[in-house]
Amino acid sequence: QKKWTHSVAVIGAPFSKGQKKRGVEHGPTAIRNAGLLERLSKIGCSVYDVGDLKFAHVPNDALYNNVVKHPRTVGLACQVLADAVSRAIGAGHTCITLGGDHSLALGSITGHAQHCPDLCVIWVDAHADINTPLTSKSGSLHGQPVSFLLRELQDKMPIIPGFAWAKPCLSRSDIIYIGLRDLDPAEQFILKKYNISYYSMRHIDCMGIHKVMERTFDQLLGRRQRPIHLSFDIDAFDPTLAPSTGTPVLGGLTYREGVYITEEIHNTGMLSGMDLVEVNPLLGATSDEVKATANLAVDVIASCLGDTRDGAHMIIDDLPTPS
Ligand code: 6HN
Ligand code: MN
Ligand code: MN
Ligand code: MN
Repeated sequence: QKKWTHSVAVIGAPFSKGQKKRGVEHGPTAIRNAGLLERLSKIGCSVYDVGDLKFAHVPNDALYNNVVKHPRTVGLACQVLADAVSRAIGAGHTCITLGGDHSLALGSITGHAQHCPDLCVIWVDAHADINTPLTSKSGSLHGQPVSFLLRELQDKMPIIPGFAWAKPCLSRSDIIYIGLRDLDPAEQFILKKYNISYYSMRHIDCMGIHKVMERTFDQLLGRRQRPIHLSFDIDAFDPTLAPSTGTPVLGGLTYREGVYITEEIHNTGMLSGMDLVEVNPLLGATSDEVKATANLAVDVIASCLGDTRDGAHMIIDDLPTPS
């Protein structure tokens, strides 16, 4: 007996040009090989696998402003993903994007917002990914997607090749960060100046994850129910749990904090789209580390879709009686 059925679309986004390390394009395969689809079926989801998107490499993709790397290639990939996510949401699915690097969230959130203009975003990450193309020191676009999404930042955004299609779909109060612990100076400035809500690891230490989630939903859903987009960067977890990722930072989420976040998001009943990004199976010292990281990604996604720690998702209504 299936008590709840979620219809879930899974989109693989094997994309890595938003950062410098090779391997993150194999994230979708690693997460699938860790048993994602079977796990979702087991908890009662009806799963529609879109497969992996194909991303073109744009030739002659010169640096923007001598710093920002592969702007046309990243812009085009995000546009392709936005279309795929928009179609999946339009067809009535909860849409899961498997990254790939975090630049993709510009595409998935834009596509999601085409059908759900009222959506809000919970961004779970060690990083804020809110550099503008003019503040980025690394030039990597996976550190910048949020700057393209926020209306308030548009007068600070240059015109950059590949992104003419991207229109901001969020206001400052539509997004909350959880898990931050590595901000660039300009990012710190942006969060303060625009009064963007965030719960850093320090806040989690002080308040506990329970209060953090209570306040998060209070702000995002307190006035009205609305669709949630969860953008989950695996590097939010402590590197001991998620070593196979490109920009690990010490002092991250515990397993229990991570799963509590996703259980609470499931319990709102409002999850409509999510990204699971930055799993890089070519990083990590051993194959066990790679497996642990991919398994963790599966646990996070399953927990978002109703897998629980206190009993099976399938409900039984009686016990066997001896004859
Ligand atoms: N990620 N703030 C750094 C940068 O390059 O702008 C790190 C970004 C990390 C991005 O982990 O998705
Ligand atoms: Mn990150
Ligand atoms: Mn990120
Ligand atoms: Mn459910």
